[in-house]
Amino acid sequence: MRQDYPLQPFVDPLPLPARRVVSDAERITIRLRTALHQYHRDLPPSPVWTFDGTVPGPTIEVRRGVPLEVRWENQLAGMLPIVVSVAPSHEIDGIPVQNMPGRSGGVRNRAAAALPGYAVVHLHGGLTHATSDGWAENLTAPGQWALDTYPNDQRAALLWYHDHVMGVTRYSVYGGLAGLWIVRDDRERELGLPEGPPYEVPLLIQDRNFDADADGRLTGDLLHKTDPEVVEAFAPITTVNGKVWPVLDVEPTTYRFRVLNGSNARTFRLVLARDDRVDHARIVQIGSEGGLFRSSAALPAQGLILASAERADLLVDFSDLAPGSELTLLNTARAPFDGTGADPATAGTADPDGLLPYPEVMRLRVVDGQGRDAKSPRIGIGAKLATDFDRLTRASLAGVTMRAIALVELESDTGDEPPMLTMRELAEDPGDGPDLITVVDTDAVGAESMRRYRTVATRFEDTVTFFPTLGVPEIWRLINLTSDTHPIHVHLDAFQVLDRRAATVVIPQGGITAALTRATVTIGAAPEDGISHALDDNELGLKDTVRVNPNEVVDIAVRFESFAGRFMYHCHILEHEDRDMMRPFVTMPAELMPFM
Ligand SMILES: [Cu+2]
Repeated sequence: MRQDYPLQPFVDPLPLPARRVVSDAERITIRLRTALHQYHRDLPPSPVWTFDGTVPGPTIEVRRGVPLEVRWENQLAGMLPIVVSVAPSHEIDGIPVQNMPGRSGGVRNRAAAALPGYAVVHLHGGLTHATSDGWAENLTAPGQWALDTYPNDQRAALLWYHDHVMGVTRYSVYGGLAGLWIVRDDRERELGLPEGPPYEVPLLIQDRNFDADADGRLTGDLLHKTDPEVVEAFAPITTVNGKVWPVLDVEPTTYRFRVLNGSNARTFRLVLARDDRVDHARIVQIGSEGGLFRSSAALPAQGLILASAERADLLVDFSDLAPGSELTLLNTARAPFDGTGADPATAGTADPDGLLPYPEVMRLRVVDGQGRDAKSPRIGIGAKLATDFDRLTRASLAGVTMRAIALVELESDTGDEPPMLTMRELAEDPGDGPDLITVVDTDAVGAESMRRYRTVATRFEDTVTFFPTLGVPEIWRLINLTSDTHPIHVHLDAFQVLDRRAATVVIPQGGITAALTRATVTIGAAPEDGISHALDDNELGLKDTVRVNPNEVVDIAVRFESFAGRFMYHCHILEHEDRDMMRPFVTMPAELMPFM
């Protein structure tokens, strides 16, 4: 075993999830059921909750416009199969225990141990009618089933399905309830992109921890460990497609990797290294959550940042490499992630203090094979990929409705609970009362404007205040008043990120209470945080999840097209979503608006 590593890296081959290729409209059944899954050859099998018995669940592959009905049969038996531990924060040999393998140590969460398998499935990124969108309160109990309809009438993209149950999604997704869903269309075929094995490979990346027995041996039991002050679980071991630090043999040709960060809370910044050097010139990014870009992009200089639920469609050309060459995919992102950069040349250095004791993600090993003769697409940086959407500009959106949302951390008033994270919906207030958020903005020609907002909703169960009209664009302004990065996910139609701007945030003493928010946010005034607040080239396409860093205001252009109904938007750090960083919105047909 490699020294200090709890499990030997790069020994298990990367598994490919079972494929379920659907070519005609049909009804399929997927069973949510308890199973055993082996995360590493040297680990005992782990009890898990699964879709159809595997971690990850089967990959659904479907052509655009082919509708699919899924009967989700809940056969989850027994209680939550993972160990949930809230251990006091302390260090052993200078390493925060929260992020070490095993050592559940502290108090086990008895309520979690008694959780039966309530579930509701959400197709993340799917253009789905509200009644099939996996509303977090519409649960099935074990023994019940739900029938959901997925039109799949949307751009080709990598979607994923996962549990979305109110309050405890962090446990059931961690426990195994996630799978991939690929929509394909003609444009991808025209480009000659690889479809299916061996040259198209999904990479579902998830951090995991395992419990240990009294002798320190890992038992295989999944361990969700937090400390009392920190709500997020940042697990130390990386799995890809359900295996710890796997290895993939690649032939000397171009591969298409469909990458998803399916972790609860951890953000990855992926760096590909060969012989200890950054090796990014062979990578072209062709798409993100909403499918193909207008034109292909190079990886950002620091590496590929993917927060929870973000996806990347990558072409990686290995054709110049001799058999025996090895490349390693590494993570350089500290946890909790706050947008701070890192030199990719330092990739591979452990950072226990940044809750990154093992930076390895997976290894790629070049082998001989027929790949050298395979017809692989030649797509360079800047190649035209899609023309079915235009990049939106602020000018083209002049005068549209703007809705503002503050991302807020509320300290527990008793001090013995972790903070609550909330999304506070704001409404413009002409008054000058004390409990307002003041946003000072500067437009393109330098003119300053000031808007004041009062807080109109703070909790998930508060009254709906967002009623977007179908077909009408809006700008949603995300104002981060916290010191962490939040990946904000909007259900239904993909959006465009208009811009990400630095802001100086001032919160007076006592400015944040359960119902009120007082702060001054000056957009454009650069805070001294050393973070790059600019959008990366790979954030200019269609997205369904956007990172909002500290000291930042992010404007997204949303437009809901097809389905009227009640949907959700939320932080995709599952521990935040579960602790109320989630809100409803209702999309309305224009014809009904006069009657509302
Ligand atoms: Cu969050």
